[in-house]
Amino acid sequence: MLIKSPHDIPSDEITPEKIYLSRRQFMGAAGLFAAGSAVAQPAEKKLPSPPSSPSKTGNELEYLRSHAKSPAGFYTAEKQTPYKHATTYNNFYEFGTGKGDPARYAHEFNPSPWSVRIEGEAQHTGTYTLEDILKPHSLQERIYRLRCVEAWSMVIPWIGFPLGDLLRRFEPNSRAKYVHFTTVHAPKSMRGQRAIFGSIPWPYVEGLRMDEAMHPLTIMVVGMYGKIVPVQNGAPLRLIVPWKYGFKSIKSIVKIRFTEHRPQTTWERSAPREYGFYANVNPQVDHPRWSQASERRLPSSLFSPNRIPTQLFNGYAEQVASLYKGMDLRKFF
Ligand SMILES: Nc1nc2c(c(=O)[nH]1)N[C@H]1C(S)=C(S)[C@@H](COP(=O)(O)O)O[C@H]1N2
Ligand SMILES: [Mo]
Repeated sequence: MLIKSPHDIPSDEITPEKIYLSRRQFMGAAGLFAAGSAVAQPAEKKLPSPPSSPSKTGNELEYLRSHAKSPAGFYTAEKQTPYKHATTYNNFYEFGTGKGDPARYAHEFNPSPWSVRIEGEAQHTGTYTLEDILKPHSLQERIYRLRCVEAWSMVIPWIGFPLGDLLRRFEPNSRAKYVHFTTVHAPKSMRGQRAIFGSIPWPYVEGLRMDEAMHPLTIMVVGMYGKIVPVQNGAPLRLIVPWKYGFKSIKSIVKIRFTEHRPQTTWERSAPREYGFYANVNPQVDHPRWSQASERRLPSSLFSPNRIPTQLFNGYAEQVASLYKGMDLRKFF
């Protein structure tokens, strides 16, 4: 079923063209994870089409994608990165540091069943099943730019819901100034977590300031390209913060903690001079080892490098610049 303009979405987010997918429809597909080894690849599972699909092509999402004209900030019209590319060129060090490692070894990890622990400064804490987490949320498609700190970028159609809508359900208290996220630690099935050299401390952790977490652009993702999000892209639940470098968008989340003090993050801990807590995309603040002024929009090659200028806040300045008013973005990189 296609739901438009549900009342539980803040009015500033509602546009008549916005896409909402029913949670149940997606949850049905999410249940496919539970089928275990009989299912070859969750990546190949398509969302079931609604019986009354408006699509002429029979593919509702294709139809919506080509017809929806959401405000630029929520739905870029730029050319999308091919699915094949977005699911085989990944950073997910839990599976290895090579770009092809996550896709190659994703099958060794089974993301079902899944639960998320909610901890810290909130009225409601405890362990919730994925079903509990997703239950009340209508899914939306957001086509965002993804800018990696390594100076490449993609355009990806995500399926998810605003993180703020999820966080509010736990009623964070007045001491909750930050949100801390933790990735699953499963060294038996994530070979990168068994690697002895050249890697990062486990589990992978990330954090956001509360106002960043509550911003309507910040989403929890369960799908991409109209399908369940593949393991290599962070199944079954990952964060997307489109105005920040990709490493903030933590994958396969098992814990969310509300904290009073700024949490340490994996990359900040590994190389504090190179990767800051804020990690806002900024063409004027170079990485100590390379320029951030431009980026390679993937796919690119030696002969057609597809290099484009990097935009402040990855092109989302209009929506998010006010969060950082008065802050020295060089100091708080
Ligand atoms: N747990 C975890 N999350 C992670 C990473 C990681 O190594 N581990 N890599 C990050 C980086 S550097 C980027 S660019 C994005 C890549 O997301 P994608 O593979 O879905 O494009 O995931 C981020 N989230
Ligand atoms: Mo990245």
